[in-house]
Amino acid sequence: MTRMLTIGAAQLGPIQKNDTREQVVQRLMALLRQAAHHKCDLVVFPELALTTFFPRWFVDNMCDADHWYETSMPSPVTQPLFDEAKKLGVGFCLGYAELTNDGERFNTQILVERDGTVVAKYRKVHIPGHEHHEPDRPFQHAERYYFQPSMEGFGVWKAFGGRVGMMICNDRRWPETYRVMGLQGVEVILCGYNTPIHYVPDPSQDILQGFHNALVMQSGAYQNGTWVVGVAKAGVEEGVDSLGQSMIVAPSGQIVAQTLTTDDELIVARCDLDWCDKYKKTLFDFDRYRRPEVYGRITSQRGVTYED
Ligand code: CDT
Repeated sequence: MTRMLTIGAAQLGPIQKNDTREQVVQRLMALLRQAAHHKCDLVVFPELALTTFFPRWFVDNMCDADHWYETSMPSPVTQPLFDEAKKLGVGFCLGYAELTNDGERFNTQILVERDGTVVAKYRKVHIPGHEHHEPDRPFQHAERYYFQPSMEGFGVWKAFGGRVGMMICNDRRWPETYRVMGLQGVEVILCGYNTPIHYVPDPSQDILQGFHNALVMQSGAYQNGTWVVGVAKAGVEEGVDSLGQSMIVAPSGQIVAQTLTTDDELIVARCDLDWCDKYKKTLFDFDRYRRPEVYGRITSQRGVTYED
């Protein structure tokens, strides 16, 4: 008996500043219905899927940004998405900006089962970009101003007949992200992203954005024997071009499905969760081959130290 899970990666095209959440939820529901037509069990939407990528602008007074955040989930405006998903029997993973009752601000993803039960909430750990206004940039990437890093780390939840983990955008570039979940037996990792093609601190990386996106998710999948589903908000949003190339990666590290456009686009793969064991029980048999006794620096220090 194999454990098959049909997963849809629901890439979004751009969301402009003036697009309403109601309009966006209609787009999400259209993708959800397509996914149901393809018999998906689970649909993955991008990071900050309800609004434009607002950290590209700076506001002096944080209150002026409150309208980009959700104070509850489901919220009145997202309730139709939750209702439709439950009616169709399709689970989903959705990224959004979260403002808690205590005034904390997180970049968050929620995982919802096919029966509408909220399984888990994940809050982004690695927050990229900058804290302060940098007026000389062509656009801001002020995520470190708008979001605090989660202290909850990387959980893995029993759901959808397997072990499911989540990460958000920049998290996918860090091998520790995958390994912490790998050590909990993760079988599928869900990841939304917004990746501007133009990397302001080093434009020589612009041409490599697609390569780096695939590189990190393919190696993370292979080295931990897990499926990885990476889903973009793509295209030209408020003048900023963002990477598409959403993909579903097998535990072998092979890409089994990839988007071809930078618009709203669904790709689907039938994912055999038992395929993970081919890697988890052979080359990457952690218990047999890992050497944590010599990995101490990984958790005891943050930056590079030099002996001399
Ligand atoms: N959203 C997000 O994390 N984006 C970053 C952009 C690079 S840092 C400015 C990413 O890692 O794709």
